[in-house]
Amino acid sequence: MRLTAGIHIADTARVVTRSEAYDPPEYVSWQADASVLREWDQTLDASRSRRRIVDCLTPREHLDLFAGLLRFRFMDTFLKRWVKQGVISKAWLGTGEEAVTVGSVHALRRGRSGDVVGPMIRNAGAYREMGMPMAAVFRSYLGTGDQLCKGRDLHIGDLEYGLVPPISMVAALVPVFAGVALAFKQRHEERVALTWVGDGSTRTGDFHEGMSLAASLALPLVVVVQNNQVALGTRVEVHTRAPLDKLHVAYGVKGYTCDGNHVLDTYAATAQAATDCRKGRGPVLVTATTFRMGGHATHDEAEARDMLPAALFQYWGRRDPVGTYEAWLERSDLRLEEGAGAWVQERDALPQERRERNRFLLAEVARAAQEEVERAASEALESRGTAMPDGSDVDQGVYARACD
Ligand SMILES: Cc1ncc(C[n+]2csc(CCOP(=O)(O)OP(=O)(O)O)c2C)c(N)n1
Ligand SMILES: [Mg+2]
Repeated sequence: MRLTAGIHIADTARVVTRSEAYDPPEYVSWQADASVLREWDQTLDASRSRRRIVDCLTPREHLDLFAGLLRFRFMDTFLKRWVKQGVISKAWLGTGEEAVTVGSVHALRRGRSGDVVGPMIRNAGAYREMGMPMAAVFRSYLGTGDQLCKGRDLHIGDLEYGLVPPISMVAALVPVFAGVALAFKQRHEERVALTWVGDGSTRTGDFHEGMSLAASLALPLVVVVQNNQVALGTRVEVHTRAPLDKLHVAYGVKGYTCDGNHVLDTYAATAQAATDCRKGRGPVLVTATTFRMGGHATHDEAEARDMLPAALFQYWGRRDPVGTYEAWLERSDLRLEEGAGAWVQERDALPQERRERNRFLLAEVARAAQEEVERAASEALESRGTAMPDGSDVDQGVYARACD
């Protein structure tokens, strides 16, 4: 099965093309907007310390960030396709919000004994970026028996990769992650615990209790408030009167704000927060402003369009985190070819002209991301044919078990 959205190198406007069937309408004929690109640079220049963090990114790290955004976007496209085909009944997507997750995760120490993250429904891109194979993520969606939860639960996680599964009750991960951070502190480990909460989820008791505890004990906890301006069908200005970017004041902790559609800004803000935590200055709240370009899940996209002003979709549609980063990289003076070893074998064959060369390299990265996602989806579908749980061990490996 091939994605309809794909790579189209001949197109002078974009490396990654869009599809009417799966992309929000604002993305379908997306073009880079000069004023948005200027805004990107202004955001980078607004803070010297963040600019320094971004300037330290290597060409390889830039391409990795770009690949991460694409993997997340392509994964969502597949999930949406599976919903349309009746393979799964529903999917929760992160379309338009990818930079919040990808920027944050890439700013952490990943790998064995590294930092630990707790993704929520908009952060499914974190699984692959933390190292979990994409096929394992898809298998969890399909409930196959050949993955960690053995088909019992859609809440995906694997401590092997520093991934704690989400908890359905929103914001419940905040106190859980205060606990993770407490363990790091007690063991004198220089590790950071990070979780995300939506704007609506900041209104819960769990958020408050978790933040209060983490603040009192000065724990190495980063909570990224992902303000996509809506909770289910309730707009942010209806569900809260609190300024979300000032919440940290209430807890007496550090707070940063960032542009949630600007992957370099989310990266730099999280890097700052993680450094604070490693120096014992945690916890930190990072507020990322973004916008949900679809519904709460695949079932209510039309309702979201009815409920939210079209101008919001247009405004945020022009700030597509994938397209904007692609355009920014394409125009940049970075020597991307120096970081392209994982994607391009024949360095001699690269176009000479810088912008053309950048486009070529970005297209190769996009091609690899697309192939990885397609391969993973095929593998997971294969498991669906061969490895579904048969129910005989349904009472095994669960938290509680009835007495004999
Ligand atoms: C404690 C709790 N209350 C209600 C719900 C039902 N619910 C699921 S998602 C959601 C909205 C969450 O909105 P937000 O935190 O802004 O996250 P977003 O979906 O926008 O990413 C609600 C109310 C829940 N899962 N848990
Ligand atoms: Mg929200």
